[in-house]
Amino acid sequence: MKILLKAFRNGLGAIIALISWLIPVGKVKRSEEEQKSVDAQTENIELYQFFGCPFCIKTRRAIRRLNLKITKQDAQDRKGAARAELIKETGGHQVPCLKITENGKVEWMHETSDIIAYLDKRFGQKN
Ligand SMILES: N[C@@H](CCC(=O)N[C@@H](CS)C(=O)NCC(=O)O)C(=O)O
Repeated sequence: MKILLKAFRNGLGAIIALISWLIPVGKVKRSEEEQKSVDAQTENIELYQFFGCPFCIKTRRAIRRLNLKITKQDAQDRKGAARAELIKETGGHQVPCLKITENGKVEWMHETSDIIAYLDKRFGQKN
C-alpha cells in the first residue's frame, strides 16, 4: 500500500513537473554584462529539492522566470549525498531549501514563499 501511494505521488509529481515545464514563462531579460554578473552570484546558490514536489516545481519555475543558473541538488535519493548533507545541516529533509554561500558563511533557507521573495528581491527586475 505504501509503495502504491509513493508511486502515485511520484507519478502525479512528474505530471505536474511536465505541465509546468511545458507552460512558457516570461523570462527576465538582461544585458550580457548583467547576466554574467548574475551568473557569477548564483554560482554560490544551490536548490535542494525533490523533482515532483509541487513546492519545488513552483520554486524552479521562479528560477526559470528570473533566468538564473542555480544548481539543483536531488534531496529525494535516500542514498544520495545531497540528502545526507541537507539532514546534517538543517536537521531534516524539508524541501525546497536554498543553500546560500556568502563570504565563507552558509545560510539554509526554507519555505517556498521566502525563497522566491529572496530571489525576486535580489535578482528581479527593479523598475
Ligand atoms: N511550507 C513548505 C512546505 C514544503 C513541503 O511540504 N515539502 C515537502 C515535499 S512536497 C517535504 O519537504 N516533505 C518532507 C519533510 O517535510 O521533511 C514550503 O512552502 O516550502
